[in-house]
Amino acid sequence: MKPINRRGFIHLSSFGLTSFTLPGFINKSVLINKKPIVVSTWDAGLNANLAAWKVLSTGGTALDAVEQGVMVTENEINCCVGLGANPDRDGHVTLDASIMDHQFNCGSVAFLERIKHPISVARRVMEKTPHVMLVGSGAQQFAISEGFSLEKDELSKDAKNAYENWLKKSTYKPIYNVERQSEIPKNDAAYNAPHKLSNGEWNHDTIGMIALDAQGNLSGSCTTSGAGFKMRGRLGDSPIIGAGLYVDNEVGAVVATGQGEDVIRVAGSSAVVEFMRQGKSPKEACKLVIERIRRIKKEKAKDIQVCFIAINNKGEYGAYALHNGFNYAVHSEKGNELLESEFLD
Ligand code: SD4
Repeated sequence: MKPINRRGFIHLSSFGLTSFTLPGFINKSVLINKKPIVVSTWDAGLNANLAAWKVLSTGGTALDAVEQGVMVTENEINCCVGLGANPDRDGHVTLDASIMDHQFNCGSVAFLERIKHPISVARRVMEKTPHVMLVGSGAQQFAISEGFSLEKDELSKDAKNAYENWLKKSTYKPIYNVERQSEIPKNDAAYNAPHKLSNGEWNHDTIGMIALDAQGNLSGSCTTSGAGFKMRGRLGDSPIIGAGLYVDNEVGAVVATGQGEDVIRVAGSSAVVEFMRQGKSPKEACKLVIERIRRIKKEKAKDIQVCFIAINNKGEYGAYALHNGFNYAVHSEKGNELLESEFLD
C-alpha cells in the first residue's frame, strides 16, 4: 500500500474510493466497483453501445468507451452522422464533435471537413493541445498533423439524393422528427419508428453518448453533421461544451440532440447537470430544461425538437424530449435496449 497525501486523498476519492483503513492509506478492498452503463441517443445508439460495452465490460474507461462507441456510427456509410451524412447548403459535409472526461478535460472540433472520425480529433485536441476547441481548416490541419487521412469531398448516395431533392426548393427548415410526427396518424406504427422521414430523409444527424465505468468515472461524447442543409459555417450545440455535452463527475453526464440553436440558448447540458446537482433525478433534470426551452420558444416550440439524455454518478439514467419520437439506447449488465423517451407534448 502506498501512502498518499491530502491532495491525493481528495483526488482518489473522486475515483470511487469510499473509505480508508488508516488515515492516508488506501484499502483496496473498498474500491467501489460501480456497475457500468452506457446511454446513447437515437436508434443508431444500439450498435454504438455494443462497441462501448466491449470497453466497459472489460474494465475499460468511460472515456475510451464513449470514443469507440460513437466511432461505429461515424464509420457507417450512408448514415446521418459522419462523412456519409447530409451536407450544408453548399453541398459539403461539415462535422462537429466533442468529448469530455471525468476531470473536466474536454476537447472539440467544429466545421471540420473530410475527416472520418471527428470524435477522435476532438480527443486529440483535449489530450495534445492547450486548447478546448479547434474549427474549420485549423482543425483539419491539426487532424492531418496527427495522422488522420483526408478523405474525398464527395457525398454518400443517400446524402446526394437528399441534397438534390433539397436543391429543388432550397429552403432551410430543420425537421428532425417533428414534422414527420405531425404527418403520421397516432395509431400508425410508423408514428413510433423515428428512423427516417416519409420523404426518405434522415430525421436527425447526431449521436451523443454518456457512460459510467466500473471505477465510477463518467465521460461523454457527441458527433454530428449538424443540421442538414445548414448555412455554410453554421455550428450547432454539439461541439460546444456545456451546450451539447457536459460532464461533472461528482454529479452526472448529459448530452443533447435536436435543434442546436435552442440547446445553446439555455446552455442545455450544463443546465441539466445543475438540476441534478440540486437533487433532481436525471429524467426530472432533463424535463426541467426542456420546459425552459418551451417557455422561451412559446408557440415556435412546436416546430423544433430538443432532447436530452443524462446519467448521474450513481448510474441512474433518464431522458426527456420536447415532442414525441425521440428514442435512446441503454446498455447495462442487463443487456442493450432501445427506449422511447417521455416528452412534453
Ligand atoms: C445540431 N444538435 O447541430 C445538432 C443536430 C442534431 O439530431 O442533434 N440532430 O444542432
